[in-house]
Amino acid sequence: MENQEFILISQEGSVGILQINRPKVLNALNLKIINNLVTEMEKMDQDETIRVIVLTGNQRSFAAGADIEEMRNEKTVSMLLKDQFSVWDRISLINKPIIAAVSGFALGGGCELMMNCDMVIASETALIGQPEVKLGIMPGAGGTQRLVKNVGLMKAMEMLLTGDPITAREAKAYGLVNKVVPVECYFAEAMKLAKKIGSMPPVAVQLIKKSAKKAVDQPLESGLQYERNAFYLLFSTEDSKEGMGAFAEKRHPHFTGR
Ligand code: DAK
Repeated sequence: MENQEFILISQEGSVGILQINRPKVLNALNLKIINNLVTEMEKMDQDETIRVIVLTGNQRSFAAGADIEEMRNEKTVSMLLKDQFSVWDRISLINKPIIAAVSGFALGGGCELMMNCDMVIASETALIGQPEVKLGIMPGAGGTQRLVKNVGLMKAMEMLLTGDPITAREAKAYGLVNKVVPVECYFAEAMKLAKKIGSMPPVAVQLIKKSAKKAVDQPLESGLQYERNAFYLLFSTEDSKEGMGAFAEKRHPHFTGR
């Protein structure tokens, strides 16, 4: 695995790790970072030795938003022609679970990137928000939509219109993060969760992820239909026989992903 500019890439067991690495500007997300991140996520999605992806930054900052220097001279037409959103959209097509390990700033595009992940482990120092309004712009990578779905309209409105961040504890109370832990252990805690999910049968994991996401964006009836079809499909995997067989034989299952 080769590191990319501003991205450190590694693997621990079945967990692929992507670390945003632009510390001088608090991991501000320029176009190169987003392009490289999404490309690496897609490679990990295709890699059978990887079952879960962990996305992180550093202790001081997960990502302090889009790169303001890169963005400040853009015009409507230049932004439109670059069509940067299509890169972001590819994140939601990743089949494997993505866990964000967040410490320090998760602001603007950083918060949007975090909300594109499936679960979030945050350090007590995390500050999460959408400060775009303070720059005279607004969230563009899903912030107004996903924040409302995650924390509810009232809280989202407050965050979006004041631009003020919330602490990790408040984010936990609103369901925006899964768990808050001391700063020394946020990455280890995310890895623990990733390894636990990585030990589950991967086809079931991927279909469960897809099915659960339908509940957010689709009417109940079509979500139920998707769930039902995925449920039937799992009965043809070797792992379903292994899982139920191991239960009956009172032993630990060994899942192969087949
Ligand atoms: N962009 C560029 N540089 C940044 C940056 C950013 N977002 N955030 C921090 N930096 C740089 C600072 O300029 C500073 O650089 P030097 O002066 O040392 O050269 C260095 O990082 C350290 O920052 P500070 O000195 O400011 O550190 P502090 O601890 O005092 O403050 C802070 C930390 C995070 C509170 C502060 O840096 C800050 O307010 N940063 C900006 C946060 C922000 O407004 N973020 C939202 C940006 S707008 C899109 C998708 C998404 C988006 C847009 C388009 N498309 C697909 C088209 C998203 C938009 C945004 O995120």
